[in-house]
Amino acid sequence: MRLDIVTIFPEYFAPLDVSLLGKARRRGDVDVHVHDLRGWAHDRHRTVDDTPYGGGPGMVMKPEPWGEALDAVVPPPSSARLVVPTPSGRPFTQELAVEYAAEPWLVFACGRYEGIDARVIEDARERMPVDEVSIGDYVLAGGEVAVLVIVEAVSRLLPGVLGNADSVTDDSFAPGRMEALLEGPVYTKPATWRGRDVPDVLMSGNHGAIARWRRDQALRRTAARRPELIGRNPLDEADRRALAE
Ligand code: 6GU
Repeated sequence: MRLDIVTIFPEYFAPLDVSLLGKARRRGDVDVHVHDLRGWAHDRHRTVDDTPYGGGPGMVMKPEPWGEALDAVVPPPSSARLVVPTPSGRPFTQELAVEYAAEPWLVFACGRYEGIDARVIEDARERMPVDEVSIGDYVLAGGEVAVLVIVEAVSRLLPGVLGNADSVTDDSFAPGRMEALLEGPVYTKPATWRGRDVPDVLMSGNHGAIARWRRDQALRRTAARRPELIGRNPLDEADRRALAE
């Protein structure tokens, strides 16, 4: 997979050299290119923003540097999908992460200030699919941290990036059995720590009982923390009993 990121703060992306993604890059499984938007600003001060038409607070990113940047990074014809992080986007979910992991090429346009001139997105849509996405209902100072979040969620789904393929299918929100459930608690050695024992069932070797216990824990945790998700799960009699207790 190829990833291009256009930003006025390339230094934000140093973490992409670290951990599983860093290893995947060194193996050549993920090809990441970070571009400084100011390279496409041609005045003396390399200006990328200006005051908003119609008035109001803050600054808007100018269309010309963005137009040139996207023409240079994504020359036609291309198979790239453009992802624009913005708090006014559609929610970024595990389902979207799975879709992105199947793409050959993702390009991220990081806005700062009050956002990017809307004509940049309209113009890009004539050449490639464009998604405006939000990572949650809060406002960040710019798209950079959102791109780090999206890149991590997508890259850990790529074949060979995560160590253990099973850990992806057991995740909270993993498509399938965990689709709308939060994962329950997990434990490792020692069996007793500061007087607290690991639940007996996990030491029993009874794999059926362990799977049932884990599902019960996931159901109860979801009901407590994210009650709006419970209705998205097909529930059988045993599930209803676990939720009633
Ligand atoms: Cl994707 N960008 C910005 N700037 N703020 C956000 C966001 C994205 N998602 C939530 N808040």
